[in-house]
Amino acid sequence: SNGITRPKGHKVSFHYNSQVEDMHFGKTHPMKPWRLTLTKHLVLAYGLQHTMETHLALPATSAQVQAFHDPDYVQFLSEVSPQTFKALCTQPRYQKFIPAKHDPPYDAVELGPFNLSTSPGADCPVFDGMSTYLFLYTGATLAATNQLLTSQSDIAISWSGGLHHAHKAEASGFCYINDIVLSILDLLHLFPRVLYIDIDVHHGDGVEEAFQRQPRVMTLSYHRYGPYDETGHRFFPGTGSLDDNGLKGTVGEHFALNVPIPSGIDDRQYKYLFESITSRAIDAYKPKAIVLQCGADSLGGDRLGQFNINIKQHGECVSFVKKQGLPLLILGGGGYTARNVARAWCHETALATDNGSNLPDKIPIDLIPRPQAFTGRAHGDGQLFPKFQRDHKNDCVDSELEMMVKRLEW
Ligand code: TV7
Ligand code: CA
Ligand code: ZN
Repeated sequence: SNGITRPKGHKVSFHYNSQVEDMHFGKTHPMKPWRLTLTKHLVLAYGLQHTMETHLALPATSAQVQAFHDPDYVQFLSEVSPQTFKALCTQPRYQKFIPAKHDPPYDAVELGPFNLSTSPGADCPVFDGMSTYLFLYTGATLAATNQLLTSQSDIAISWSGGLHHAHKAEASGFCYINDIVLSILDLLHLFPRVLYIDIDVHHGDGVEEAFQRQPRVMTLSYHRYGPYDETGHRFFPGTGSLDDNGLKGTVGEHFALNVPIPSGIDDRQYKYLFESITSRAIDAYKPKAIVLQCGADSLGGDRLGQFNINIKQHGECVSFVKKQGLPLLILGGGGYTARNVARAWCHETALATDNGSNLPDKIPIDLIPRPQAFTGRAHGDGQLFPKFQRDHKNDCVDSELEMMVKRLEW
């Protein structure tokens, strides 16, 4: 009745547990799990739940998480809370994970083991309910993965996942468990080659590192990258240059691709890079499944990102990948202007179910509990497609982008 229809010829599943919404990384921390509340309500307000299966995610088990992560790290994550942190830090098994400059006792210490911290300014804080949050977002991604492995879904969506920076025994950049690596390890049981594509504004370093020695996974990240700034920092995490192509001297060499991008890239330029490079990668590599990390911090107006792309182009990346007709896992990731994250991920849920052009631009505001979160002058008034102001200087030169595409052809 509202124009929303079921997809023809393919099945979509949506994996989520609302418990992840109640978590707080800290008052000023940019990562806001309630952006997932907004996403869920927007998806429901448009009626998209009728176009796909919705699955309540269960927590991943420690055994599942250990398929990639260090057992000591997994044990720590399963027990840690602001209340248990100090006591855990004194346990003998965790001593080798404490950075050398920090000696016990832990009262005034900033960084504990595994790059975790209870200080308010930390990228990876220890917060209430943290274990629940971590194992649930991982459980959602692994359930989505299982849907693809058993051919029960052609596209599976896990918006609470996509946490691409986590390492084997270290949290990094708001990421604790690398649900993407765990998912790809599962996919490798069935699919001979998996392509990982990452449109988060940050480099997908954790996923690249995990598979840098082997050719059965190709990683392809598009991200902001540039020289050191005035404060002596590079845009986080500082890796992912054009000549970072997998570990040299191993069979994994040439199976990592990186597209380092200057600030302010616009829709036209992003489309050119994404479509020419992704299609070449798919033609050459012939993957049997694709994992797409859809970090929404590559949108214009993001609190941390520095690109100028609109929701329409972000979504066109999803459509382009979907068009390949391969089993597809769609994941979230970054995204720090919450209402825009919800707009983008709702639109992309619609694209996955062939409803991309069926959502009225005017948000069905009467149906959602926090309509005010979608309004505001700077980011469009109750519209699904606000046109973002250009808020970052465009440092992308077309001829340089063309050269980059040429260099990435092999
Ligand atoms: C996938 N940028 C994750 C992206 C991770 C980015 C960073 C912050 C930040 C952290 C805060 C905070 C912040 C306004 C922004 C070198 C540092 C500088 C901590 C202040 N405000 C994803 C990680 C990145 C924490 N980290 O790809 C608490 O910005 O640049 C850095 C590292 C050292 C640590 N300090 C920042 O999108 C999900 N952090 C406010 C409070
Ligand atoms: Ca990226
Ligand atoms: Zn990011």
